[in-house]
Amino acid sequence: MIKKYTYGTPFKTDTIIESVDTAAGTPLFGSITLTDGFCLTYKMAKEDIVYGLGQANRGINKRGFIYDSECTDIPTHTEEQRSFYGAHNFIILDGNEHFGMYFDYPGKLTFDIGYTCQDTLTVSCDETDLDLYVITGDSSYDIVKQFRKIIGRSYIPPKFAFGFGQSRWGYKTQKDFEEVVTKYRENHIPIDMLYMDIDYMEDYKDFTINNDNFPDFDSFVKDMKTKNIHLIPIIDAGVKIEDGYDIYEEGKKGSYFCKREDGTDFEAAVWPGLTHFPDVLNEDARAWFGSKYEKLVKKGIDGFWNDMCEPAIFYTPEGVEEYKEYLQKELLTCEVFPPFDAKTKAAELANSPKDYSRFYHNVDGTMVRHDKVHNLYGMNMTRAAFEGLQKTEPEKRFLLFSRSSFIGAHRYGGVWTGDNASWWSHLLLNLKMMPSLNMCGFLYTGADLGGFGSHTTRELLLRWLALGVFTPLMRNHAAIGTREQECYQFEHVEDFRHVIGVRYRLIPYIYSEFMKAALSDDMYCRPLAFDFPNDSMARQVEDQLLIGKEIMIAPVYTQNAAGRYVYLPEEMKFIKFQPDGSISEEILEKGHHYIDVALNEVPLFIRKDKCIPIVDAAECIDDIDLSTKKMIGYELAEYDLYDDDGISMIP
Ligand code: MIG
Repeated sequence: MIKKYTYGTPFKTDTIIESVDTAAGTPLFGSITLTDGFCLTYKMAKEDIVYGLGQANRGINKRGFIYDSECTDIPTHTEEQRSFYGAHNFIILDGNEHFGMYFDYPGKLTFDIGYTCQDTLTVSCDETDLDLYVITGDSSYDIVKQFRKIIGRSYIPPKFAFGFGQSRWGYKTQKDFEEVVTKYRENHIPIDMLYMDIDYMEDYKDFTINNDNFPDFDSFVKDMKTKNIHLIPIIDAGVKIEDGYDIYEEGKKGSYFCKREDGTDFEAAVWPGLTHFPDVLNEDARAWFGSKYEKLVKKGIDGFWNDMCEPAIFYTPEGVEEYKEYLQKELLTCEVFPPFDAKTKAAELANSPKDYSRFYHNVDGTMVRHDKVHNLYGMNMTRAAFEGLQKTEPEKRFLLFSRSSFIGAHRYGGVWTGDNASWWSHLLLNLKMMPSLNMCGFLYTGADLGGFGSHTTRELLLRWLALGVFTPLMRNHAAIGTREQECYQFEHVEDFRHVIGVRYRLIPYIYSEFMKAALSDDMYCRPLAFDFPNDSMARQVEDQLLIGKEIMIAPVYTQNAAGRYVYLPEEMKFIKFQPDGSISEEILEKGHHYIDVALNEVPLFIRKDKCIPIVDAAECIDDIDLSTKKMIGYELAEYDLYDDDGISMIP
C-alpha cells in the first residue's frame, strides 16, 4: 500500500508517474516537524536495517552514517563522503516495523541514519515543500517492487551493451583507438565497446569531432563496426562559448541556456573553458539539446555517456572575482593570519554552493533558482538525450548512461558510479552499491573496473573483472596519468581472456535475467536478505549478492587472498569457471564455508534446484552461438530463457 503526504507546494520532479492516493494527517511512521524546514524523525529498534539511497557511500545497510542527497562531482570516494553524483531519496526500514519512504524533493536532503543518535533516523531539508510517499508491504523486496511500479519501467539498453567495454581518458587520435581494438582482437580478449572520452572533440565542444585526429570519422565508425566495435562518445553538460560554434549560437538565439538573475546567460568554466549550461529543465531547451545527439547518430554512433551533469563547475567569473577580492583584502593585507585558508578558498571555487544559487531555470515560464532543484539537472540531461534519440530513431535502443541522476532518470538511461580509485575498498563499494541502485530503478549500472584514479594492479583488475562479469555495465576505465590498464598491458593475458570470456559464456543468463527484471519492475541484483528475510545471518551479509533468480556471487576483494569465507543461506552448487575452459562443481551445505578461488577462476553459486544456461565464449556479443548452449546447475531443474533481437524498442 502506498500513501502520499504533501507538504507545502512541492516542485514537480517527475519521479513518480503513477497516481497515488493522498493521505491526510501525519504519516504512519515517525513524527514530522515543519519549523525551520522539513524534518522527519523515527526511532529505530536495535535490529532494524535501513536499505536504499541508491548511489551512496558505505554499506548495503545504510544505518550508522549520515548521507546528503546532493549531486556532487566528487573525485575522491573516501569513507567520509556524504554524497556522490546521484540523489536517490528512497529508503526502506526493515525490522519491527516495515516501510519504505520516498522523499520527492529536488534540493539537498539529509539522511541522518543513526549518526547523531544511534537509534534515531532523521530526514531533513531546508524547505517545507515536498511529497512524502510511504509504502508498506510484507517485506523489503515487496516494498521495492511496489515503489518500482510507481516510478516506471527501467531503461533497457541494446544487447551489445552487455559486452565488455574499454575506456581511458587520454585516447586522442584514431590511431590510439585503433591500437586498443587491434590489441584486444589480437589477444582474443572479448570486447564490444570502445569509449571515447573528451579528447575526441574539437576543443571539448559537444557534438564536434576533432578533424585533425579523425580525418574521416564516418568511415572510422564504419570500420569499427565491421570489427564488431561500437564507439561510445562522451557528451559533457557545458556548451563552449565561442562565436560561430553552431550549438552555442543556436542555444543563445533560442534562449536555451540557464540564466543569471539579470537575464543574461550564466557562465561556468568546465573543460572547454567558459560555457553555458543548456536549461534541460525547460521543455524546449531539453528538446533542442536532445536533438543534437542526432549529429553523431548520423555518423553511425549508437551509444553515449553523459558526463559533468551535476552540473560540475570548475569556477565562475563571479567566483573568481570574489576570490581576487579575498586575496587582495585579506591575504595581501595579512589581516587574517596565518593565511591557511587561501588554499581551501581556491579549492572552493569548484562546485561551490554559491555558484549554484547564481543561475536559474525557466520552468514553464517561472524562473526557478538552480540550487532549489539542483538534483534534477543530471536526470534531465539524460532525459534530453533519451527523448532526442527516440525521436531520431523511434524503433531503436541506444546505449546511454550518465554520471549524475535522480530517481526518474532510471527510465531514460543507466548510470556509472563515477571516479572511484584503484583501491580494494572500492571493489567492495562497487558490490554494495549495486543492489541499492537496483532498488531505485537503476538496473544498467557498473563501476570503472580496475579503478579510475590511482594506479591499478594486475591482481586488483582481475578480481574486479570477476565481479564485473555480473554487473550489467562492464567497463574498464581509467584516468589520464594513471598506469595503463587495458587488459593486454599485463602479463599472462590469457587470464584476462578467460575472465572476460566467462562474461560472454554467461550472456544468455545475464541478459535474460536483466530483461526479466526490467520488464517486471524487479531487481536484477539483490542483497541476500531480500530472498532470505528470516535468516538472521543472511541479513548481515554485505559482500555477497544474488544475481537474477538463480545465482549468488561472492567475489574476492582482498589483496593476496587465495579465497574467502562465504555464507550460504541454503544448499547451493559451487561453480568455478576454470582457466582451461572446464567447470568445477561442488554441492555445499547451508552455512559457512571457506572457498578457494584462484586469480584466474570465476566463481558463482547456483541456488538449490535451479540451473542456468551457458554458451561457448565468443569475442563479441554478435558472435555468441546459442546452439552451443548447455545447462549447468541442479539436474532436472528448468530455466526460462528470455531472448529478443537485442536492438528493437520494447513497447
Ligand atoms: O573532470 O572526461 O567521471 O569518467 O574520464 C573529469 C574526463 C571529467 C569525469 C568522469 C570520467 C572522465 C573524465 N571526467
